[in-house]
Amino acid sequence: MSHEQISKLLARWLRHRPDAIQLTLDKNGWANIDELLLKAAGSDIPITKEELMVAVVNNDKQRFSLSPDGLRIRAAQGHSVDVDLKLPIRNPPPVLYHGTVLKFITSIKKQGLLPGTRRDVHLSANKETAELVGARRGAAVVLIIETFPLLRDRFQFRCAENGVWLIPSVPPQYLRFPDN
Ligand code: HQG
Repeated sequence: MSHEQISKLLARWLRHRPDAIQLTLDKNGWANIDELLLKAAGSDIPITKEELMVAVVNNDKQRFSLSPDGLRIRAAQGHSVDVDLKLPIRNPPPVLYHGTVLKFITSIKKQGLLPGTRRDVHLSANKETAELVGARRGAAVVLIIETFPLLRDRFQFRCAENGVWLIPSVPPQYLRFPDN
């Protein structure tokens, strides 16, 4: 299996479907690595510890975090399962970006950014990353979020271990669209 295939499986199990291999995540999203490998093997998906470690360390977006003792793993962000990563509240840079596509803009103008199936809206500190995120779905549209008005109005930002900024939602009045 390639790193990418292993990463896709880990993302599925650790963000969305731990039940697919009867894996237990604790309330902070951590899974025991030995248990994960055992359950994967039990579901006919044999992965060695070395393959898992190499896939995690080489992951292009550092999607997974290891516990300091190296025994546990979790997804850094992107969960749809109910976990609390216990990330500290952080002060964001003055501007953050969100990459999306044109077909969502009418709805975003009305409702603001909503997390959909995930637990948070994902924002990035650089425009290029937001362009790539949007481009997964078509021609990217990048929204600009000036963070000061949100901080002033008591919105809280968190930053995942891989640098993705997280916020539960962003109402439309805080969003700057490309045409205005
Ligand atoms: C859009 C990937 C209509 C939102 C990426 C997005 C990222 C609305 C989509 C990470 C809306 C949700 C997350 C509203 C938001 N009406 N559409 N009110 N509010 N949307 O995948 O940010 O490779 O859940 O613009 O790189 O695209 O998986 O979020 O287009 O970091 O590690 O609804 O996923 O990382 O889509 O991507 P997603 P996202 P990974």
